[in-house]
Parts: sequence; structure tokens; C-alpha cells
Amino acid sequence: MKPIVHTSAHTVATVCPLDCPDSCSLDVTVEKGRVTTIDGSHLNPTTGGYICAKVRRFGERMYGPDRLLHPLIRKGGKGLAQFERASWDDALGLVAEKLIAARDRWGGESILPYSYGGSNGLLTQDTSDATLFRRLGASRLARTVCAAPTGAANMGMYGKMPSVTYEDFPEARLIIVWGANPSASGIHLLPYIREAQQRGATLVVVDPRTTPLAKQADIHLAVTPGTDLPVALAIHRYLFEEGHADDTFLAAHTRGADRLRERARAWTFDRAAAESGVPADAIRAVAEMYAATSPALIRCGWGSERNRNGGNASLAIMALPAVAGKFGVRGGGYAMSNSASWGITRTWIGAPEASTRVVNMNQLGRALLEPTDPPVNVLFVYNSNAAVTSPDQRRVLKGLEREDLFTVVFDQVMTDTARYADVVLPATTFLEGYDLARAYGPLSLQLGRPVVDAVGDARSNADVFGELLERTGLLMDGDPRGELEEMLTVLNQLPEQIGNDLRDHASATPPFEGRPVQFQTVWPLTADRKADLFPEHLDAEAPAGLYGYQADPGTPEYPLALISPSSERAITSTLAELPRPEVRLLMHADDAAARGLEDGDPVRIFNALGEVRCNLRVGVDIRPGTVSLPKGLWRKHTANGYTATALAPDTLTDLGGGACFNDARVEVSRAEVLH
Ligand SMILES: Nc1nc2c(c(=O)[nH]1)N[C@H]1C(S)=C(S)[C@@H](COP(=O)(O)OP(=O)(O)OC[C@H]3O[C@@H](n4cnc5c(=O)[nH]c(N)nc54)[C@H](O)[C@@H]3O)O[C@H]1N2
Ligand SMILES: Nc1nc2c(c(=O)[nH]1)N[C@H]1C(S)=C(S)[C@@H](COP(=O)(O)OP(=O)(O)OC[C@H]3O[C@@H](n4cnc5c(=O)[nH]c(N)nc54)[C@H](O)[C@@H]3O)O[C@H]1N2
Ligand code: SF4
Ligand SMILES: [Mo]
Repeated sequence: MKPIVHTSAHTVATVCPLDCPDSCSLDVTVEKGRVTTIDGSHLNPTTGGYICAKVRRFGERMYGPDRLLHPLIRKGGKGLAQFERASWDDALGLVAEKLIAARDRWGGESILPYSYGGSNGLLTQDTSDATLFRRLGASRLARTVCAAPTGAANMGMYGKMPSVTYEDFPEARLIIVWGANPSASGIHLLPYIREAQQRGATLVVVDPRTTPLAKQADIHLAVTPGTDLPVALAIHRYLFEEGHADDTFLAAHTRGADRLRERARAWTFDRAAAESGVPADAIRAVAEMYAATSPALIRCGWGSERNRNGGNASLAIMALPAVAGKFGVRGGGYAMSNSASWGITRTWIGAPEASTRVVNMNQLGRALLEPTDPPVNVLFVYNSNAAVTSPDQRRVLKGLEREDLFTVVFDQVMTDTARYADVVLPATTFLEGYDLARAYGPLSLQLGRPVVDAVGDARSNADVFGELLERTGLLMDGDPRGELEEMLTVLNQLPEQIGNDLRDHASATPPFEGRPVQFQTVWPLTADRKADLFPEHLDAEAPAGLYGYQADPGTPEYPLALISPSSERAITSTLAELPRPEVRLLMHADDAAARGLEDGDPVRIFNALGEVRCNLRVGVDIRPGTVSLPKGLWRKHTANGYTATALAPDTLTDLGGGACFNDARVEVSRAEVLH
């Protein structure tokens, strides 16, 4: 590729592909070949010319002290981050040699690729990386650390039909924000909710914390984490048993309503109140309001999925608009991930899906430490910072310490995971390469382009995986070579109109008329276009059956529920390395008083899996019995180098094999010394 040479300041239009629902369109100013400012533009209408504070600081990450500039090869002990600078030739030569040697000696399944959010664009994952690992016959990764339970529910019930977009929120007269905190996790939704409120809409928030939106809500159900299922089932019971179910809609457009009705029958408001810790009257008030108001819209978040009941909770929440007859009007229905709305299948992966073993990414520590045949002997981490984002952190770190494990980490900065690598490969950021960013809140799909040259020797995923295909002898005729060819391959295989739009305008229009109105302009993508309120195949998968609730058996030693939601500082751990105010554990004043703790005290947060040490923030913006640490912390943020994931079990959700981060149960006590 030709170097980009400009002398004076100029602005380049691109898009933010980070794992955030919003996919902002950006204007990036460049001076003397360096990014100086990053701001929002208007190409994506929901961006509205502004962006979050963290991505405005992306330049600090690109040019900061943690940025990886060259390939590195380990020279000290595992995890000590002692490396020697290497050439790409040597580093990739070594990686290719290890991949081939592992495949030949133990079989391809001894290789485990590990990736998740990373840049989240269509080019940076499931392109030549997937081709390489499939051709190697590597173990397959179940990408379940996020959205697996909501995804399984949405797929089973609606076939992932497109959902209500931000622009239609003002049409709603009632908005229920359920397990989402857009004030941090998708800020461009906020003006639309505000507009709905100004037009007289009622706002309900279901969240154990008093989030900024909960403060403005008409009703806030501060549920105990993991108890959304009883609350949603009690609302179903009310709808069915008190004459508010829309029988006409149910008969015409759904299957399985009777089975759902039957499973909801036991959930009186009182029983749901006893489980969830919110008053029965408050749940009844929400149920009555929901039955009586249209258009009514539920924003389904991801906070309610990260526990043992997460899959069934998502099913029960997403079934509400069907039972109450809230579809078929603009601003009515539900808003969930819209990433499937484009009908894109990744036909560009250059090999059929293998039938090799599947490793659930939420059990990485187990996969590395427990005896399996063959053992995982090569771990290739990219687009992920597993050492801090995967459950049961102590076990993961112990696995990464294995002397006989060969670990490759391909990243932009020296993450906590990279510190454990045998070979570190430097990756470009989205401002140094092409990508296709598909939003999962608004319906937008945009082309991202390089704004500046690669920093240091960094290279793109496409370049590196392409070269590894070649070096392992697995490159085939017709495979794209390098990033530009990879992008053209993808553009050519997208549905024609989408590809043309992206080439011509860097932005595509979705494959249906206007903004989706569920059950009016868009329909379930199930075989019969009906909603399946009781997807039989999931009944067998869920340990307590469909809509079956698994009560927390409770452990007296660990009475507090620890949650770790997104913070405004980072996208999971991306950008979390930048300087920030001290990280503290949030605890309700009553819980603090009961333990003789005060604001600012150094504390130990512990359970049988591990311990985290940091200072305490005492407040009232969280329900008693629940404590909160931000997700995505780096090890440097706590006094003892462990984060919330050290306290999160590696058990799986009832549906979809998802992560149970919010099933962490802990006790908190004063730490005499903070290290
Ligand atoms: N700034 C920023 N934005 C992000 C991210 C980030 O890290 N930072 N991450 C991105 C990613 S990867 C994702 S998946 C999304 C997630 O975005 P959200 O859907 O907002 O999910 P979370 O932040 O996990 O949690 C949302 C809320 O759920 C609450 N909660 C926790 N447990 C429960 C429960 O059992 N029931 C209910 N009802 N509520 C509960 C939390 O208190 C929190 O306020 O955000 C994306 N956007
Ligand atoms: N305690 C707790 N932990 C959680 C959660 C929780 O609720 N609680 N939720 C989780 C959620 S919602 C998610 S989505 C996961 C996310 O977990 P991860 O997928 O590990 O996400 P990040 O921490 O953002 O790390 C992504 C890494 O990819 C790198 N990267 C970005 N672009 C590229 C690229 O083009 N090439 C390469 N090679 N690397 C790139 C970034 O620099 C970054 O280090 O974490 C989960 N972890
Ligand atoms: S992280 Fe989200 S809000 Fe921030 S610039 Fe990217 S898409 Fe926009
Ligand atoms: Mo996520």
C-alpha cells in the first residue's frame, strides 16, 4: 500500500468499529501523519456529530507507552513480560513452525484460537483467520463470553428479526430499559429516550443499580441480579390470567403461547417479589402500565443475561410484546442486537467449517489445565484480552503460566494477556486500516478506511493471517493476499446492493424498506414467520427446562452479589489502560455499616475462587446486597492484580453456554494493608 503523505492538517472520514452498539461515523484530523483529534460526524445520523470521551482519547492509545511497535519473542519466565524485539520474519517463522509442529505431533485440535470483541468489524474477525484455523483443523471456539444467552433466545423465538432502532424510540409511550445502561454502554440512545419522555412517555428501568436513567425513571425495579426471570414471568401471568393477553395476535403470529402460559402460572407477583427483592406492588404497577400503554417498547440489555437464568430471562422478556400485543406499531416491540438484520453470512471464509472439538471460551482456564485429548498446546489470542475478560481469572492465569504451552498474542497494546505470550505480534488499530463496522444498536453498516500509516511495525489481521497461511503451506489459489484484497473479497461477496453502497458512499442501507416495524415491515426469520414462544429444542438444553428458574442456593459465607457492568471509561478492557481516577468497589451504605466499613476504606472482596483488593466507595446507587466493580479492568487497577473476573465462576448460563459473570457471590471485609 502507498504511504499516506500529507503536509498540512486534514480531516478523514471513517467509522468507530469498537464493540459498542453505536458505530459512530467519525471525522479524524491528521497533522504531519499523526492523529490529532477524533470527533463524531453526521454520516451515521444517530451519531449526530458527537462521540464518547473514551474514543476522543484513542490517540493516547495509538501513540501511548503501551502500544506494541514491533514483534517480540519471550526471553524471561512466563508472565514476566520480558521480551526481545524480533523481525516479522523471525516472529512469524516461529509461529508457523509451532503451528505445524503441533498439528503434526498432536493433531490440529491441540491448537486453540481465542478471539472475541477486538475491533468487532467484519474484516478483523472470521476472515483469513478463520480460513487458517479451519485448514489447520484447530479446535473451534464457542464465542460465548457475551450475547450467547440473548442470542440463543432471540434466535429461538424470532430467528433474530430486526428490532426497533434508536430513531423510533421517541414514538414509544412506555419504554422499559431492562438490564442496560446506555449512559455508559451506548450513549447515542439517550437523546431518543429523552425525546420520548418530553413527549410524555413513561420510563421503567430494571437494574440492581440506580443508573442515571433509573434516576429519571417513573418506576425503578432494583432487582437482585439473576432474578429477571421471575419478574418477567409474573408479568406474563398477569397478562394471561387477568385478560390482557392479545389472543388474536397470539393465534395469528405465534406458536407455543399455551406452554408459556402454563410455565408462568405459578409466578404470582408475591412470589416474584420474594425472589427478586422488589415490592410486589411495583411489579404489578409495571405489568398494568405495560398492558395499558401502546406503543410500548422494551430495550433488552446484556446485563440480565450474565447469570444462571440469563437465557430464560431473555426469552421471557422478549416474549412480553408478543403476549401483550405490542408489535405492529412504530415504537412498539423490542430493541435487541440488530447485527443480524443485514442478512450477512460469511461466505468469504476460505474453508468449510470443520467438525473438530468445540471449546467454550468461558472455560479457557479449564481448557488449558484439565487433561484433554489432545491437550491444548498452542494458544493463539487475538481481538481479545482473555487474561482479564474471561471468567475464573486465577485459573486462566495459571493456564497461561504453563511452560509447555506456546502462546501467541496478537494485539495493539501490551495487554495483561500479551505479558504471558511466547510471541507478541503488533496489530494496527482501526485508524490504520480498513474495516466494515456493523452497528448493533442503530441499523448502520459503514466502511472504515486508514487515516494514518501503521504505527511502528504494526500489521493488520488480514496481513498477518494471510502470511501465516502462506508460511504454513495452507495458502490456496484465489485466497486474498493482504488487507486490501481481503476487503475487496468481502465487498464482492456481500449482498450486491450493500457492497455497492459501501463502495460508492462508505455507508449501506439495510435490505428492507425504511426503519423496521416488527410484525408490520419485518417478520420473524423463523420458517413460518411466526414467533416461537416455546422453542422445544431449548427446553431440553436448559437445566430447569424452558422458563425454569434456578434459584440461587446461596452461601452464607458469601452473601453479596458482585456485578461488573460496563463503565464509560473503556470498551471492556480496550482503552482501560489510559490514566483514570482510582477504581473502587461500589457498596450500599447499609452493607458498609453492617460491616463497619467506611468510604475510602481498603477492602478485600473474596470468595472461594479468589480475592480482589481495592478501596471502597460507599453509596446508595446500588441495591443492598449487591456490590459492583467495573468490567474490563486491567490488573494494574487493583492493589493485588486481580479483577472482577477472578471472582466470577466459569459456570455456564442456562441457554447458549454464556458467561455467568454476575453470579459471583462474595464477602467484603477491611483489608489491613492494601496489597
Ligand atoms: N462505555 C462502554 N460501552 C460499552 C461497553 C463498555 O465496556 N463500555 N461494552 C460493550 C459491550 S461488549 C456490551 S455487551 C454492551 C453491554 O451493555 P449493557 O447492555 O448496558 O450491559 P452491562 O453494562 O453489562 O450491564 C447493564 C446493566 O445491567 C445491570 N445488571 C447487572 N446484573 C443484572 C441483572 O441480573 N438484571 C438486570 N435487570 N440488570 C442487571 C447493571 O447494573 C448495568 O447497569 O455495552 C457495549 N458498550
Ligand atoms: N467481569 C466481567 N468481565 C467481562 C464481562 C462482564 O460483564 N464482567 N463482559 C464481557 C463482555 S460483554 C465482553 S464483549 C468481553 C470482551 O472481551 P474481549 O474480547 O477480551 O474484549 P477487550 O477487552 O476489548 O479486548 C479486545 C482486544 O482486542 C484488541 N484488538 C482490537 N482490534 C484488534 C485488531 O484489529 N487486531 C488484533 N489482533 N487485536 C485487536 C484490543 O487491543 C484489545 O486488547 O469481556 C467480557 N468480560
Ligand atoms: S465507542 Fe461507541 S460511542 Fe464511542 S465512538 Fe465508538 S461507537 Fe461511538
Ligand atoms: Mo459484550
